[in-house]
Amino acid sequence: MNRVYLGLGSNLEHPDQQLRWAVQQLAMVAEITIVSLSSIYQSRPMGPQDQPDYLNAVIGLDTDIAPLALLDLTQKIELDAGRVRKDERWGARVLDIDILLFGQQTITLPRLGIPHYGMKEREFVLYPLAEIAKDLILPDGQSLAELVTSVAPNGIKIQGNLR
Ligand code: J1D
Repeated sequence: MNRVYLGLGSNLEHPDQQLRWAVQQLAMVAEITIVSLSSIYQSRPMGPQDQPDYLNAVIGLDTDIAPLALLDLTQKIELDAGRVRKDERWGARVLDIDILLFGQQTITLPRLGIPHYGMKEREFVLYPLAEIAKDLILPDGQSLAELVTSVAPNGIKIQGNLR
């Protein structure tokens, strides 16, 4: 069994509903047990600024699903949420699900990099993750508590609740 952390993000089509819907989809999977939900955070867009603010959250879950099978599942949920895959890379999105951490595994595959390549610089990942897993140590030995203090909040604020 692995403890997995997923980052959720949306800035289109009722982002709070997109995030809650994603949690419901994951909770319906028999091999997934959701163990923790962060608050919903409002964050400024990283990348082009001519797009709405994002809502972001992080969830913790336990699963026996293999990493690539979990990626297939999260990508299916993204597609079901109406994401158009050829969207501009840094543009607005209906629903993004990033696999941040997968137990203590380090994975380097063309389709999947774990820990997620952007997580150490992104306040909209680190702050919600620290809310639900403050004592977390990354596979490289770095503590989350230390990482959070190295990344400025950039205006991030708690907007609501995932439940
Ligand atoms: C692709 O990345 C997929 O095709 C996967 O195959 C691949 N991938 C590799 N490792 C992955 C992993 N660990 N988890 C999921 N996919 C993985 C997807 S991708 C790259 N996605 C990853 C993102 C999406 N988010 C954004 O681009 N600003 C704010 N405030 N909040 C946000 O949530 N999100 C953004 C941007 C536009 C940068 N700005 C944001 C937010 O990074 O190619 O999409």
